[in-house]
Amino acid sequence: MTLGLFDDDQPAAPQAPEWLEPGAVVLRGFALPPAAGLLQAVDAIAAQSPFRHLITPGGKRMSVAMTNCGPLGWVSDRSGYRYDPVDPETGRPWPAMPALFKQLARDAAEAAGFAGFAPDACLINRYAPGTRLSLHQDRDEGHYAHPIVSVSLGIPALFLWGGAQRADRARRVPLLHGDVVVWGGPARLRFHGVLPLPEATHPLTGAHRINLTFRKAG
Ligand code: MD6
Ligand code: FE
Repeated sequence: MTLGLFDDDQPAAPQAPEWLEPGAVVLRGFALPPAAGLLQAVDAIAAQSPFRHLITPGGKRMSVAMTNCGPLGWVSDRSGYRYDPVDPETGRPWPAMPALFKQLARDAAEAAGFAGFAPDACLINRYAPGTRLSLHQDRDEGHYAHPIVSVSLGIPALFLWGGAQRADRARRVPLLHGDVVVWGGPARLRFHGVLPLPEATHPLTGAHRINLTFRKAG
């Protein structure tokens, strides 16, 4: 038996990367050391630019609550998806990206083989039990040479890892508190999503899952 440093039975030692396919990897527990600091920073960001449920171009309210930090933020409304330097809800720039976020994104990208990643956008997703994210591609960035780094915090989720077409069979990848997924290169435009979250609580987030996705958007 491997004993973790903390009593949440996740090992403190680095775990072997789990490759989903070339260019896409799950780094188990990579964000455990900074997790509490990341969540404190999320609270501070949300105090300035609150979580909100965006409206899709098709007029549906997203079940995931979102906010952003960094020079650019991802937003959606009836006119489409875009990256915007201003939070449309507050009329002010998005909160700055904390140094802790930048360092984690850079380190995770490097561990996945993408050295020198310098994100200018961090989308922060908040899920409650029942919340889902349907299959989609991340293609509003225009910088497909750069990877995406995705950090999972709080209650677990089943991530859907699909193919190049929406109809391709998707596998289910459990993502736990502290797990980081990096994808780029040949896997950059894969369809992916999140199944509805089951009821759960986590000591650091209560009944929420927080996902940080770092991109180079500008
Ligand atoms: C999520 N993530 O895990 C949703 N997109 O909550 C994403 O949609 C995502 O995890 C691009 C790259 C990594 C991701
Ligand atoms: Fe995505």
